[in-house]
Amino acid sequence: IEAIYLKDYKKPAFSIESVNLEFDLYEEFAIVTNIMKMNKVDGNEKTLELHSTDLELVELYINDLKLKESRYIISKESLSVLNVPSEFTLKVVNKIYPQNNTELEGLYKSGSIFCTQNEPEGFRSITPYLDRPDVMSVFTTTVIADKESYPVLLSNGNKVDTKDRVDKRRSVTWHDPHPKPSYLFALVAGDLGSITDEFTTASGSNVELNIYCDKGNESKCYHAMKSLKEAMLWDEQKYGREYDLDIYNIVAVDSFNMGAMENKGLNIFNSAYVLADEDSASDANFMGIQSVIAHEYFHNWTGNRITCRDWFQLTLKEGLTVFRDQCFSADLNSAEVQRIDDVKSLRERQFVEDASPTAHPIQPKSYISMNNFYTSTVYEKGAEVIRMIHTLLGEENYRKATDLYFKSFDGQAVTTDDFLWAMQEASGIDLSAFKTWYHQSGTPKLKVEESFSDGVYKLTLTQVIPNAVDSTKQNPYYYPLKMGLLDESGEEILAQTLVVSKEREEFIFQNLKSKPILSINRAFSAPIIVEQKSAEYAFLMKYDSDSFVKYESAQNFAVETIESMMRGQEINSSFVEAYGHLLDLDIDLSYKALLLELPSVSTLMQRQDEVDFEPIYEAKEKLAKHLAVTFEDKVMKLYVDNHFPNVSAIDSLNMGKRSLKNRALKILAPLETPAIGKLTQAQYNESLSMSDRVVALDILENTFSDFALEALGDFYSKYKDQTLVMNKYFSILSASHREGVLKRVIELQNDEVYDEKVPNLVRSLIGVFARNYKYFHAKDASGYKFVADKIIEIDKINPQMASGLAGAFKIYSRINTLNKELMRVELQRILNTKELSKNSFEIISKILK
Ligand code: HT7
Ligand code: ZN
Repeated sequence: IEAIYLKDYKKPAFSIESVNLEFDLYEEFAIVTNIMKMNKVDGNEKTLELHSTDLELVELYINDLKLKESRYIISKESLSVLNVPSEFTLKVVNKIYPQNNTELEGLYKSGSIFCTQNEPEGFRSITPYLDRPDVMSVFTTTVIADKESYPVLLSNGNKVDTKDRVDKRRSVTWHDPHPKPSYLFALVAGDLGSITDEFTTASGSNVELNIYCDKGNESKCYHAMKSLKEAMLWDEQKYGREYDLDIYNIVAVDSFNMGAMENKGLNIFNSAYVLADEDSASDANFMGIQSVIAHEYFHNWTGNRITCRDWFQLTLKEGLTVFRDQCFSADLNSAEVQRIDDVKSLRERQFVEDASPTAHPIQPKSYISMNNFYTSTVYEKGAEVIRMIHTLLGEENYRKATDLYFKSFDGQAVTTDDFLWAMQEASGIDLSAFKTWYHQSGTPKLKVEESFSDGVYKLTLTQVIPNAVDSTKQNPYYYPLKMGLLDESGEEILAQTLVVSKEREEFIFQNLKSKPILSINRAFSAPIIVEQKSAEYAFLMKYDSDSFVKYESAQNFAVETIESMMRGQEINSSFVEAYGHLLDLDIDLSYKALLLELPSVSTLMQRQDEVDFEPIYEAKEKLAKHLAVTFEDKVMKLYVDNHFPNVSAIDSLNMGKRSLKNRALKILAPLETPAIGKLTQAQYNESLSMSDRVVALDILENTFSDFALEALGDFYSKYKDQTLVMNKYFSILSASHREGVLKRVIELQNDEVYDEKVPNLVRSLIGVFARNYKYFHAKDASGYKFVADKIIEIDKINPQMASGLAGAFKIYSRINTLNKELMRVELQRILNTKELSKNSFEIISKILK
């Protein structure tokens, strides 16, 4: 198994002017006819080498002349055509078996729907091609299938022809005028329901908008449609980007490896990011749909019009597009909550990855399977990097710079250096020192020291840079650091953005009356870990004007308190008092719910030198119980004040009320009194919202098991026909801390609803279990054994899904010696499996190194 290196990049030797594809779809197989107009770019190249994964070749022509077998070589991974002229038309006919495709890459079937997933390298399992993002071509696609079973036939671009044939088959032709790489090609065929709408662009073009889904689900598509129109308008207003085809189609399918895919004019979505109504979707689901719909739409400019030269540049489109979708969600909802949620997710996933043996720069240097690099580092840390550029340039310069980027590179496949060039060129700001962020891995730390005398406040900042995975030393970073100083009455004296650029540097602030209180890394302006001794957490929780630092201080104070308890100390009463003040704040309700949340187990675990979960649980549970007892009355009042009226509306006020009310219920649960049990049960039975139901069900499962069975039974019987809702059911049971979880998870695999071929279900049952620290890390190795068995089994069906599950073992290098040895045995067992996919091989071998 060989790695591919960025340093080996070579330009393609051939270009493809146009592609004409014809798909003849049948129940057992499909015939693909691919006619490419090709040109030699490198005159010396005699052989045309096309990517081709396990394809069955039927026939091959050059300029209408059928080629003899001596003119080409077909192997497992390529089709080489010998002695090609400098300009020619190549026609390839091949046969594929979408019905047997369980990897969900290329052309496959999700239930009865034919669909495709080609990013990054799926197209080569459809037809031989130069399957690399820097080969862009104009596609015309004809899809032919039985008219009754597959009345809807879709591909990229605009529909140019429909023919109903005498043999009961229908043929539809699509033409996409925008040159694109093969990874953006898409095809859908099915008997689908749909909703339709329209959007008029700023310059007056009318765009037809369609969302397709399984028949019967049409009523669940309206939130997605609303989100699409919001995204279209936002991109015009914020980036000056208009849509560029007559039609925008979205199709929801159940079997999908990730969230969604931005294929030109034909997005294909995991149905979890399209379908929602107030009875079946939680508030988080509604928000998730809004952001993923927007993300895929934004790719039309950042990804499709301007694409990546090679896959090492993935963050060029993903980091930028995530940043764009985060800003969109912040503009449409609560900006402070959005920022905190984004940081939370970065820390829970990306910081953990960055501290593991699979850490990599946002622009990796090598890969074995590109599928393994759709990571939170490339996506979320990549978005933080763009956010820092935005902060360094300021809103106005940033807009000038993105305008220049679009103008300079439209229709091209480019690199992150090209992007940085535009940022520099338009703003006049030198970003050469900033580039380090693209090439180094690991989360940088910043040590903060303060001194004060004679009215002079000195801030000494020292960067602590982790080594790369191969132990080489890495360099200090260049970044914006937003900060503020407060006087002792809580008034802000100063707010500014420092630029940190050296390993160690001092910042001096003069003419101060007394020692100020520091508020640092406001708005989380840089993705770093701040280390500050004796910070004034309680003070900042009370007075800081920065909503992020306020939250951060509450979290840090709680972390400090829990860690002192883990060392055997009593509960810090000042923390308890500060927490009490939070309960009284009259602020945005969702934000308040966040302030009241205790730090996650993952946050606490990331701070341990040798990870052990038991002491974390014990201390955290003790603190939670103490807070519940101390503030029972106040929290109950919060609950009651926000529980009524019983509505399911998804406006921001009602969503805020629900999130605060549910936080209150979670705070009260550790009391374990019959009264709280009854209250939770009543919430489950009476609430009209899925958010409320799921929170109640989770609390019943974990704390009031006497009531749980009835509620779980009720939930199952109500929703067993809605797979998306059943994901919630499986997740609650897999994440449970109740006795016997593993046994139940094993049994649930036999449930009629569960299907190992559907990634959403595997993620909610097995994936969630692998993140259930209590049972996954059980000291008898039962959790590790089970997950390892599943990885081995699923690797044969869907390698991408298997290597995703393997991520749970990333903590290996940092876990305590007992667990480490137990993990090692299982990891080795996976690695010894015959014909292990390169996806799983890459992840597991890195972890074990
Ligand atoms: N650009 C897409 C990345 C992707 C993907 C999507 C669905 C299934 C498999 C996939 N492999 C890679 C998703 C996005 O960032 O929008
Ligand atoms: Zn994306």
